[in-house]
Amino acid sequence: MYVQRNGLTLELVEGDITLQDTDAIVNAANSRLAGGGGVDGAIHRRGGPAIMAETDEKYPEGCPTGSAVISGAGRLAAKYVIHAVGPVWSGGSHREPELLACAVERCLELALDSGCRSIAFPAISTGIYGYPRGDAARIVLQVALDFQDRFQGPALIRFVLFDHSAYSDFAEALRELVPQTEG
Ligand code: AR6
Repeated sequence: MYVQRNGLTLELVEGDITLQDTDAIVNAANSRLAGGGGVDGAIHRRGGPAIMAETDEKYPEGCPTGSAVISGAGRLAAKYVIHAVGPVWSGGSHREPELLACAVERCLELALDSGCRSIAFPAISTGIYGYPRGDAARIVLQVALDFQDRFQGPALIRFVLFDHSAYSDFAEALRELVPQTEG
């Protein structure tokens, strides 16, 4: 499923973020950049130790919640991994929506600054961090659409959903935001 506007594409696919050949893929990291389970574990396993070695060296303080940092991608097909730190869901009144939106926007800024024409996101914060998926989908899709409108890039923003139920939640949110969604 996708939306195309002004030659730019926002797309939803079901799949594994570690297998994407976009210029950048986004990691759902923690603020210590210490690795973990979920997407983070999968990226470091498949990408190899070079990724952690680089983040340890460049970002010894880690990365605050609501922001992101960039590294190489080791053995992955992508050129860069952008490590985003989404909020832990604590009921919704602890700035969770704002922090999630800021993390996604920072990823897009880093991608453009690094010359990336394509970027793939997992559903940040919706696994171990417990963010309700439909709510997260509406936020991150709106940020991505607004960003493309403002900056005419990246040319491709892809959301990679790990199972069909996640895909359905994102598809419903995208249809709400852009009724003329195709596919
Ligand atoms: N490809 C795409 N999506 C995936 C994959 C994959 N290979 N694996 C899981 N997902 P999570 P968070 C989905 O928990 O909630 C780590 O320990 C998953 O089904 O990876 O931001 C970090 O170190 C879910 O929908 O990220 C942090 O401590 C979504 O990706 C913490 O987890 C995000 O789930 C971050 O938690």
